Amino acid sequence: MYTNRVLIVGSTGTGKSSIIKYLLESKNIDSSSIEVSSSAIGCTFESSTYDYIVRKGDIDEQIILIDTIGLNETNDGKVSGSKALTKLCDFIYDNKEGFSLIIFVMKKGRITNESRNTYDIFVNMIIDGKIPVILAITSCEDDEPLDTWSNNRDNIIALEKNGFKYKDIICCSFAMSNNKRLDDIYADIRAKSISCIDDAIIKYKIPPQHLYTSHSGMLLLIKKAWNSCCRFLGADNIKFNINEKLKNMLLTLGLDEKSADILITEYGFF
Ligand SMILES: Nc1nc2c(ncn2[C@@H]2O[C@H](COP(=O)(O)OP(=O)(O)OP(=O)(O)O)[C@@H](O)[C@H]2O)c(=O)[nH]1
Ligand SMILES: [Mg+2]
Repeated sequence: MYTNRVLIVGSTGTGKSSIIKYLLESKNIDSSSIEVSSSAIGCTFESSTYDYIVRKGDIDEQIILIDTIGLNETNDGKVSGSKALTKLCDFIYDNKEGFSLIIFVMKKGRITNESRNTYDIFVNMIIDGKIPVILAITSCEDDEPLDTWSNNRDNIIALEKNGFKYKDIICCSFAMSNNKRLDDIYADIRAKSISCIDDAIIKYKIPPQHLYTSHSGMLLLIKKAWNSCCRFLGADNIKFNINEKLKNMLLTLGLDEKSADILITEYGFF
C-alpha cells in the first residue's frame, strides 16, 4: 500500500498553509505549528509535511500534505526568490517517494504574472505533466455560489491562454475574521471549501510518481525538450531563446540578473 503525497504549490500569500491548516483541523489534528500570515512577506520558509488518514470503503489511506515555500515577486520577502526556488528544486530532487497530486493555489481575480510564472516553472518545467494538477482558487468568500469564478467562461479562457492545464478547479475560501458573527459565516464557507478539496484529493490522486533521481535527470529532460524544439523549428538559435524565456521568468519572480544566471547554470538549464 502506498502513501499519497500531495504537494501544495503557489505564489506567496495565496493560501497554501491555510488549506493545510483547515484540512488538518477538519480531521481534529493539531495544526498549531502551521504559520498563516497576512504580512506582505512570505511566511513559510521550509517545505514541511503533515499527514492524516482517510477511510475509503474498507481501506484506510494515508495522505501526506506538503506545504511549500511561495515564490515571491520581489526580494522584500524573508526568503529571496532565488533561495525559495533553489530550496523548492532541492526538495523535489531530494524527494525519493514521489508525488500523487499537485494543488496549485491562486487567489481569485486576474491571473498575475507571478502565478503564471510559478505555474510555468513549477508545473510545466519541473513536474512536466507527470502528476495531475488541481487549481485551488482562494478568496472566493464573496461569491454565491462558491464556484462562481470557475463558472465564468472568461476565467477559463484566461487560464487556457496562460497555459494552465488542470484536472479540476476548486473555488474556496479560508477567510477569517475577529468579528465572531462574521467568522461564524466564514467558518461555514471554510468547511465547504475543505470538503471540496478533500473530495478532489481522493478523486484525482494517483500512485506517487517520482520526478527526478538526480540533477542530471532534470538536465536530460530540458535538453530533450530543447532538441525537439530545435528539430521542430529547424533553428539553431532556439537555445538562446529558451534561456532568455526562463531567465525572464526568474527575473519576474524577483531574482536579480546574477542569481538567475547562477541558478540556470547550477541546475543545468544550459
Ligand atoms: N480573505 C481571504 N484570505 C485568505 C484566504 N486564504 C488565505 N487567506 C489569508 O491570506 C494570508 C496568507 O495565507 P497563507 O495561508 O499564509 O498563504 P501562503 O500561501 O501559505 O503564504 P506563504 O507561506 O507566505 O507563501 C493569511 O492572512 C490568510 O488568512 C481566503 O480564501 N480568503
Ligand atoms: Mg505558507
